Amino acid sequence: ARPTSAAESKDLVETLKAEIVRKLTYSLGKNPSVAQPHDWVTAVILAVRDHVVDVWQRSTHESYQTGRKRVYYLSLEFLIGRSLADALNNLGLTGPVAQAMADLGVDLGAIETIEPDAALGNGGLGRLAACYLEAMASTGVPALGYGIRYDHGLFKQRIDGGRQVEVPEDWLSFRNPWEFERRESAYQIGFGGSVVATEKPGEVTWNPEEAVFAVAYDTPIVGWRGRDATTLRLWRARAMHPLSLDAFNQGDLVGAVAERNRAEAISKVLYPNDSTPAGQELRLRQEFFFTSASLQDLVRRHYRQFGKFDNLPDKVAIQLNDTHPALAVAEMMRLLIDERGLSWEDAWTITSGTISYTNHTLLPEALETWPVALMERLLPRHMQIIFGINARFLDGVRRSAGGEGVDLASISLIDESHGRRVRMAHLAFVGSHTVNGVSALHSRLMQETVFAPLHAVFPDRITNVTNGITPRRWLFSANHGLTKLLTEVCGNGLTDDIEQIDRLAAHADDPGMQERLIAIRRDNKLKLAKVIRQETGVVVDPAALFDVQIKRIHEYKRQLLNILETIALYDAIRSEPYRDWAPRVKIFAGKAASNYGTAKAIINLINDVATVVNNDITTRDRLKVVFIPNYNVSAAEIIIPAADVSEQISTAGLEASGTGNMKFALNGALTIGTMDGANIEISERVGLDNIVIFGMSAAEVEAAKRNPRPTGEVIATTPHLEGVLDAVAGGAYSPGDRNRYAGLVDGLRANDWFMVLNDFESYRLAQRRIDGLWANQPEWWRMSIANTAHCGWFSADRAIREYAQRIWRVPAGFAAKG
Ligand code: DL6
Repeated sequence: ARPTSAAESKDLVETLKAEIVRKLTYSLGKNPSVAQPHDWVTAVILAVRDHVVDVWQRSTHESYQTGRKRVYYLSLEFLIGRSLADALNNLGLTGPVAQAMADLGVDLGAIETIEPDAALGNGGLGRLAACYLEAMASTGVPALGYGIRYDHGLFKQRIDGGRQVEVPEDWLSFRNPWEFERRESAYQIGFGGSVVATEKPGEVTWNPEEAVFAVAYDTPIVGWRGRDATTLRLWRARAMHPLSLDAFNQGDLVGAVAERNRAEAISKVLYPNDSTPAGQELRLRQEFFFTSASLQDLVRRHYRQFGKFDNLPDKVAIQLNDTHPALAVAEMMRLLIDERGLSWEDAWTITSGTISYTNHTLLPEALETWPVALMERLLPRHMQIIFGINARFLDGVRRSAGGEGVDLASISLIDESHGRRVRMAHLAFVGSHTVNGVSALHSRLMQETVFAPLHAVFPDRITNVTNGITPRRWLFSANHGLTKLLTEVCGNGLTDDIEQIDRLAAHADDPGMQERLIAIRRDNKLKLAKVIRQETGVVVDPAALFDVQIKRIHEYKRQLLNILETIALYDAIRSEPYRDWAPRVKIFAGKAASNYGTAKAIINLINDVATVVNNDITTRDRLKVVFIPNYNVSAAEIIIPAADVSEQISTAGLEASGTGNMKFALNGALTIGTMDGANIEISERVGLDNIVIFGMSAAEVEAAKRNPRPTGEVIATTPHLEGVLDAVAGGAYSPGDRNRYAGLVDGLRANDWFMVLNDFESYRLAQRRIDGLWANQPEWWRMSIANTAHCGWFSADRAIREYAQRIWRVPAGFAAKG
C-alpha cells in the first residue's frame, strides 16, 4: 500500500534502506563501504524485485484459483530496455527508493543508467511485445509472454569514420537480477530423425535424431499501481549431455563439448534482421525451439489444472506475434494427436479455436517461407502435419460453393513456384481463428493485396487492432515535466486513464500553458544536447528546432529522402546566408542490419554530410546534422521528449503501423509524415491542421510502380534535385573517397522503388511549411498541444482491451478508470 502520511513515508524509506542493504550484504556479499555502482544497482533491483514478486504471486495465484482464461503471447523478440525505472514508477516507489538511496549516499539517477538495456529485439515488433506485456499487467489481463533468452541481444553500434561497426552485446555479463531460473521447467525439443507407424492404425511416432532442453527463465512484469503482474518466460537452450565422456577420455576436448555447443547455439544470439527473413537453418531451429517449449508448457499447465483439452479454447488464447511462431499450428496438432491421443478433427477444432496471428509487414521480401526439403529434414512430423492441413484445407475449398473458381495455388500453404516452400503466413492464417493487422490502412491492404485470396475464402478472419504504446514508459517515466503539468491540468485520474489527456485541448491557445510547455521542452532538449555532445562531440543549441528521425535504417523508411533534403537545405542556406532561416538540428539514430549494404551506406552518408555541414561556418548557427550512435530503448526515452519534429516519412503503403510516431505525438512533437500506417489515424485524431502531411498516397505509389515515370524526367522536373544528386555522387560529401556514393545514387537513378525522387519536392515544401510554423510560435504550440491532447487513444491499454474483447475473449480485470 502507498504511504498516506509523512510518518508512513518515512517508515517506507527506512524499510527500503534496510532491504537494499540486506541485498547488498547477503545476496551480493558486499559491504556498503566497498560496494561499486553495479553492486548498488543490483541490490536495488533485487530489493524492488521482492515487491514485484509479492504482486506477481498474488495475481498468478488468483488467476489459477479462478480458472480465468489466460493469454500466451509468443514472440521471438521482446525489446525491453531497462526495467528498474519502469518497475519503480508502476509500484509508486520512485521517490521513496531515490530517498533511501540518497540516505545511503548513492544517487539513484546516476546508477540507473548502469542497468543494461535488454535488447532482445530488433525494432517495432519487439518493442510492441514489451509494451503489451506491461499493458496486460496494467489492464488486468492474465498473460504470459514466451520468447528466447538470447545470450546476446541486438548488437551495439559504433560509428567509426562515419561507418557502422557492429559490436557484440553482452547484457548478461553482470547476471540478470530480474530473472528466476526454473530448472524444473525444462522440456525436450526434438529435431530431425524419422516418423514411424505404430501398431495402431493411423498412429505415428516421431523419433527425433537430436534433442535439446529448453530451460525456463521467468521475469515478472509489474503493471500500473502494482495491481497485477504478467510473466515473461524466456527459454534457454541446454544440451541433454553437456559433455561426451567418451570423447573426453580419448582426449578430444573439442568433440567432448560439440553437442553442447550445437545445442546452446540456439539461444546464443538474436538475428539482427528487421523486415528481411534470416533464412538460415539456425533461425528455423530457434523458431521451433521456443514455439515447442511454450506449447508443451501451456498444454501441460492446462491439463494439470483441468484434466481435459476440449475446453482449451475457453481457457487459453495464443497470440502469434508475426509468423516466427507460426509452427505453433503444426506443433499444437502434434502434441494433441501424437502425445495426447486426440483425433485430427478434435485437435484441429482446438488448435484453430485457440490461436490468432498478428501480421506486421506486407513487404513481400519479409514474408517468411521455408524450403520443404529443410522442413522435412529438420521437422519431419511437422511437415507431414502441414501437408495434412493443406490437403484438407484445399479440399474443403474445392468442394465449397464457388470453390471451382478459386486459384488454389495462391491459397496453398506450399508455394510451388520457387522450388517448394512452406508459406508461414498462410500456415498462421489458416490455423488461426482471427488474423489482425496493426493499423487501419495495413489491415485493409492485407485484405486487398498479400492475403486477398485467403481473405476471399475467409472474409471474416482479418480484423484490425491499431498498435499502441505504454504511456507509463513513454510519457510518465520519460517525460516527468510534461506528466506533472498534465496531471495538474487533466487531473490525477489521467495516470489511470490516459484518454483523459484530451482535457488539455481546452488550453491550446492559452499563452501561459504554452510558456510552461516551452520550458519543459527546453529542459528536455538541454538533456539531449548534453548526450549529443558526449556521443558525437557536436554542440547543438537547444533553441533550435530539433528535427528527429530515429528508427531502423531501411530504404522504405527513407532516411535517404531526409538527408537529401537536408543537403538541399544546406545549399539553400549557403546561397542566401542572410535570410531568416529557422535554426535546425537534424537528428538521426538507428541501426542497419549487418548485411544490408544500402542501409549502411545511408548511415555513412548521414555522417559524411554531418562532417561537412557542422564544419561550415556559413551555416553554423542555422543547421547541424547529428547521428547518435547505438540507438536503443533508453536513447529513445531521452530523444523523444526533446523532439520538436517527428519524421514519419515511409513510402506510403510500406510501414505497417509505426509506434515511434505515437510516442512523439503524445510528447507533443509535430509529425511530418506520409499517409502511411498509423500516421493516417494520428492525422484523423489530431486533425489535418495539426500535422504536416506530404507525398504520394499508397494507391498513388502502387500506380507509379505499375507505370513508372522515367527517373530522368522526375529529376529534371524537380527543383534542386539534380544538384543534390550530382554533389553526392561526385563526392562533395566524401572528398577522401569520391566514388563512395556513386552506387547509391546510380541505384536511385535506375529505379525509384521507394519514391525518394518522386516525393522529394513535396517533402521539401512540407519542410518549408514547418519553417513557417516554427516562426509562428503561438501557432506551433497550439498544434503541439493538440497532438498531446488527442493521442491518448494510441495507448497500449486501448489496444490490449481491443485484443481482449474482440480476439482473445478474455475480460480485462481493470476498467479504464482503474
Ligand atoms: O507492429 C509493430 C511494428 C510496426 O509498427 C512497424 O510498422 C512494422 O514495420 C514492424 N514490423 C516488423 C517486421 N518484422 N517482421 N516480420 O518489425 O512492426
